[in-house]
Amino acid sequence: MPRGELKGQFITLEGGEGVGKSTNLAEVCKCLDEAGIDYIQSREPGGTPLAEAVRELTLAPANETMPGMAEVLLMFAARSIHIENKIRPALEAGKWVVCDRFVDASYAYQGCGRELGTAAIETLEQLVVADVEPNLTLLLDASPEVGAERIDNREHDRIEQEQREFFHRVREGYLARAQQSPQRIKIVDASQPLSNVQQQVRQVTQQFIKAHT
Ligand code: Z5A
Repeated sequence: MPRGELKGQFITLEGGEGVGKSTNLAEVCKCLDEAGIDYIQSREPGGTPLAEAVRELTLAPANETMPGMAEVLLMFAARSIHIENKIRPALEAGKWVVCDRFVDASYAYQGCGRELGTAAIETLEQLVVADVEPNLTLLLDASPEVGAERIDNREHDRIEQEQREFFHRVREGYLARAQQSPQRIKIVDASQPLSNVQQQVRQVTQQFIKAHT
């Protein structure tokens, strides 16, 4: 679908748990500040009060099984609210949007992690996301072992309580997405020390800014 009305650029950060998305989102924002670009930042699932309420419901540990299909529908319900109430209006107004996770996470976590496959997610993407596609995605890639170690001392949400094989499938899902869209998805080696990762993030972001301003 043409994105004619969307004047801003949309940047997303993706990767497994604990790889450093939130930490490096700040680095992306620093680059935008330095370039004098007007932007908003957000996250998924969540980003608006109603979508954050769906996040709570989706990630809270439960005494009942959450079917993979229910999980993906909740992710897309939150996404629909987020897109229509926050992302689309910002992009239409010419603002840039920087978001911690977006639709690639559904392909990686629900499509591959939960083994739902891609067909249902493609359908939901067409219905919910339509033309609001990211222009640049930084995929912070590190092994699940590295990510888990970094968030070891934190309380784990329902998805973080999954077995290690789940997170290996998630990583494979992300890398497959990057292979399909090498122009949009740039892989950053997130296993490196933080200063090296930030350096890579800055390089990719500054290159993108240069090409789009
Ligand atoms: N989810 C889904 O299943 N489907 C979907 O469609 C969407 C989401 C959108 C919530 O996401 C859950 O939702 C997530 C996927 C699912 N579940 N899991 N797993 P989230 O983004 O809120 O949660 P998260 O993946 O667990 O992110 P996080 O815990 O906030 O991690 P992070 O942002 O990638 O890492 P960080 O907070 O920036 O860094 C973690 C620590 O490591 C911190 O102490 C840093 O200082 C440190 N750090 C960062 N980088 C480095 C380096 N390079 N070296 C050493 N230490 C570092």
